[in-house]
Parts: sequence; C-alpha cells; structure tokens
Amino acid sequence: MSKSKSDAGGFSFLDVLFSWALCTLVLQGLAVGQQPAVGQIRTLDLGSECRLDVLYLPPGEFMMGSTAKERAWATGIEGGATPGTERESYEGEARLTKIRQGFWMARTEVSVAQFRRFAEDTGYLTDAERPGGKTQCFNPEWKGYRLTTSVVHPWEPMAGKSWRDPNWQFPQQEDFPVVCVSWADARAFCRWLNDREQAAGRLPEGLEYRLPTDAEWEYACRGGRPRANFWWGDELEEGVGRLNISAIDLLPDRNRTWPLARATWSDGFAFVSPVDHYGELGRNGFGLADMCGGVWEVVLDHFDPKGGHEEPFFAKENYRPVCRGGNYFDVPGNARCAVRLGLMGPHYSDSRDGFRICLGRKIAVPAVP
Ligand SMILES: [Ca+2]
Repeated sequence: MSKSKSDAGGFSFLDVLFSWALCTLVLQGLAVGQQPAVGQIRTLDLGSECRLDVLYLPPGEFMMGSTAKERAWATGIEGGATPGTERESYEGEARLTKIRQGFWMARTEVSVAQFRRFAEDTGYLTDAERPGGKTQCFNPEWKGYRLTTSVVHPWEPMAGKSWRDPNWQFPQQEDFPVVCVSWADARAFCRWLNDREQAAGRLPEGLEYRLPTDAEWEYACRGGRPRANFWWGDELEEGVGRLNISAIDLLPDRNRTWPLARATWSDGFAFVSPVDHYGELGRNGFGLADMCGGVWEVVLDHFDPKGGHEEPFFAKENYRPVCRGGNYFDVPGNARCAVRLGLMGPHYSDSRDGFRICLGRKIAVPAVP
C-alpha cells in the first residue's frame, strides 16, 4: 500500500480496495464477536461454591422424529422396546426441523447440589414435599424379575419421599441428577435462576433461563448430526462407556438383573449415575453430557402424541409435559434421541425424571392449574 501512498493527492484504486477489504473484515469480526462461538461456556455461580455450565448451540436444522427403520430396530431384539404400542408413534416421522435462534444448553442435567442451592435459597417445597404430595419411587420389595411381554414396574407412588430421598437403596449424592421433581418444580428453579441473574445484572437482554423446548432438546441431543438412533450414531455397541441405561448391573441387594437389561455391558450403575460421569466419551458433538440415558428430562412443551413441534406446543387442556432421552432403567430402544413421552401432569414426579435448563429466547407459557 505504501506504493500507492506516493501517488500525488487523492486515493488510488488500491487504497480504496484495501480500505473496503479492511472495513469488511472489521465488520465481520464485530459480527462474529456478537455471536458466541459454538461450545462457548457460560458458568453460572449459584453461590456456596456451586456452579452450572451452559454451552452455546448455534442455529441449525435437524431431522426431528424417527424413521420406520429406526423404530423397527428400537422394538427389535437389540432395542428391546415393546413393538405394536402407541408409544412408537409419539416420535412422528422424521422431518426437517429448524432451530432459528442459537441458545445455551446446560452441559448436564440439574444436579442434587444445584437444586439444593435453589431450595435453600428460597425455602421452596416441591410438589412431592407438599401436604398430601407423593412421588413415584422404586419399591425394593418388587419381585417381578420374570421376562414377560408386560413387565410390571417396581415404581409406586410414595409419600414422604422426594428429591432429598428418592428411595434409592443407597445414599443420595450431591452429584446425582435431581429426580422426583415435577415440571412445575423445574420451572420454579428456572424462575429462581432468572431472578438471581437479573439482580446481578448478568441476564442477557431478550433471553431467559427456562426448560428447553421439545425441538431444542432434540436438536441439542443430536449434537450436530442430522439423524441417527443415538447422538454417536446408529450402533448400540458404540454406546459402551457413554451412557447410563438398564445394563447388566445388579439392583441393590439382588442377584438378578432387571428384565429390561438389554445392554450387554456394565454401565457401572444399577440405577442413576453422577452427572457427566462418563466425561468426554459421554458428551455429544455439542459437548452435552447424558442426553441419552441418565434421567428423563422434562421439557417446556406439552405432549402432542402425534410428534414434537418446531415451535413450542401448549395444550388447551390435559397438560402433560413432554420428557426426553430415556432413563437409567430403560431399554436402549427407549433411550434414543427421538424418544418422547408425555408425563401424567405438570405436578407429577418420579425418581426416573429430572430436567436440564437452557438460556434462550423468551417464550410465553400459558398458565396451567
Ligand atoms: Ca438424560
């Protein structure tokens, strides 16, 4: 450029070109600077040395739902899910779905320690802890080890149990995912986060902490893959060391495995495992842990049995929150990215159900009783 500077007066063509190129680069740089990098981490300080990481996911598109081939695998010998049930149709046929705005997704399901910070800070009582409240927990008296076409589940509504004591047959741990919390409880946790971050001047303009939508959850679960049974691909065996599902591990004080144990390896746990226990191997393409398996993750949408929606779906009656990802006691066919179920209601809770939060665009949710 120094050569053109020697030209007498004015600017040369090269000067103009250079200036234009420089401006473009600067503008692009600014634009890039405004958009977080994929996988960028925001760490929330919840107080008392407790933290929560959310990771940035860019806008994108994916195939929501499943194909007939995928469902045939899920209900086959390896997948282990029951064929010919209504449940197979809840995923809907695979269709192109867009996530138009990037958002921040928590790396893990909300842990007991994180939920405890909320409960201690606010004195909040979960639905299960309120007078007359119950939550579904494992009944250790259960003896249904026989393999039948209709397995009788050992989960029963119990009083006096809650996220503080989900009736594990072993001590509750601070790094376990919180369970026995309802959709309403999960949303109360999000309100606390918003109030806390707002008061500290850390809540970004136009965004809120909330449950992810049905579509956001599935997009996040797939970790950048357009379509596959699991976030790592279609092969179950590649799930070794990646997820917590019903495996060969014995139930506490038992000598036989749960009849749904179709994974032929040990995941290390009869029930729940600590969040992010599997480390790098257990994280998907977006860096998110335990998206398949672990605990069911309740999302913002209400349940439409025909399939999930690109935009959040809210029912006018019969409010049944959607849960995602399968749980530690599920067959592999029920722990795929596309699997979705409707919970019994907004105040229902279970020791197989937890939640994960996100930071995303504000979404108005109709009041439900
Ligand atoms: Ca999970």
